[in-house]
Amino acid sequence: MQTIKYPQKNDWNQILARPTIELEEMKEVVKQIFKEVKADGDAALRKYTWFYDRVKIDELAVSQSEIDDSEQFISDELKQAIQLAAKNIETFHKAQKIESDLIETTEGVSCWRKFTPIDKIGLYIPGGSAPLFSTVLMLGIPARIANCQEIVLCTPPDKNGQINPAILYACKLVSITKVFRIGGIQAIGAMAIGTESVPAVYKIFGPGNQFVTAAKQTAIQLSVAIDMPAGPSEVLVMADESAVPEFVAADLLSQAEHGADSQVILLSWNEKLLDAVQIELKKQLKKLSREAIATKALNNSKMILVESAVEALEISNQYAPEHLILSVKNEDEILNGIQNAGSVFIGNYTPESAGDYASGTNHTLPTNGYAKSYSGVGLNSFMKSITFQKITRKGLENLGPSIEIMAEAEQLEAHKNAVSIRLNKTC
Ligand code: HSO
Ligand code: ZN
Repeated sequence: MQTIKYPQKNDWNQILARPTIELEEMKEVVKQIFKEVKADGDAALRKYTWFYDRVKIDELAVSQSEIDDSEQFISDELKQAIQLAAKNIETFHKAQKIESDLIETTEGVSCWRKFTPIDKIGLYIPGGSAPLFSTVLMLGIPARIANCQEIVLCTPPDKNGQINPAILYACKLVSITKVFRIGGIQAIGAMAIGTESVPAVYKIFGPGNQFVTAAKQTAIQLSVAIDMPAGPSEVLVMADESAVPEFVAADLLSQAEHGADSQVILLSWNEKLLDAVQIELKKQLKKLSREAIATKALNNSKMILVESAVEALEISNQYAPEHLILSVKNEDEILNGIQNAGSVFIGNYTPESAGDYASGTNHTLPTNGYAKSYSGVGLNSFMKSITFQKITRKGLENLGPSIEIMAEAEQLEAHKNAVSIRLNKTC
């Protein structure tokens, strides 16, 4: 991992540049596949599953008995771990329910909001080398709490057309029954457009590779919402002499192993710590089964020696990391100044893996600098709100003149008239 010492402020942006993702070329491929999904439905899904995954699929839908039987292939230990994680995720997300208050903005003018679930949602769960069954919990549990009526889940099949049993077990736990063995662009196309087997949805959630990301962006053009613009995983660790080098190295590697394009950043004002972490990284990297992936990610990554905690905070806010780990003595000083981050992990005993799996917070978070403007997924992501208002005659007498003046100033006479006609009517 490259070390940079005391960089000039002017250079921060360039030093912290993320690996670029080229989506434009993929968009042509996405367009073609979407066109075929629209024209040929399930047949196009089978065609592209063969083309990309080299699997011949007869039955796209996973049967209820496959979902139910998944339990047999999972150890009790894993089941219990999943159940504990599910309980914590449920507790944290249930507490996010917002009750609407009726507000009287002017005497006789009442306004309120009602929150309603998004009726039909689609979840994409990556398969392959790291089947993310934890993401089924992170998306499925808040969707259930929100009371979404139809939850569709797509995930790519393995070489034998099978779905990872832990993914199916997680589906069973959160009562997701519409599960399809479809991955990649064709899966997003199916959920955005709808086919004979796969229902069309209103919003698509979930991580994926660049193909999935490009497909989700194209889905927006079909009036389907998405959770957020996705990018490679990332973590920024801020550490001082109170940090434990082994822990810091382990946290950096936990994100680096996600993908060759992942990025990890370490900021410290203690040079000794940086040196110690370098040594630990080498030791721990060798032992990882995903060593090759993590090594590539570390090549996109930086350790930066900064002047002070204040400077580290400024850099971090400018970078807006998906995950921010604070291993520092005076955490309160820094906590108050955090402006941009997806999720924050505080202290030596709070690894990012806790949020990835089981503490209760959601692991679907903004990457690529989007933490400046997006929140992570939460209960609200599965809901929308409708505003209501009711105005009495007295209320319109109070508010009406202002509306009339504003409408006139915008030269929208009919708007003004909708008020005047009422005020002029004597009952
Ligand atoms: N760290 C990932 C989420 C995840 N990690 C799932 C393990 N499983 C999001 O950046
Ligand atoms: Zn992770």
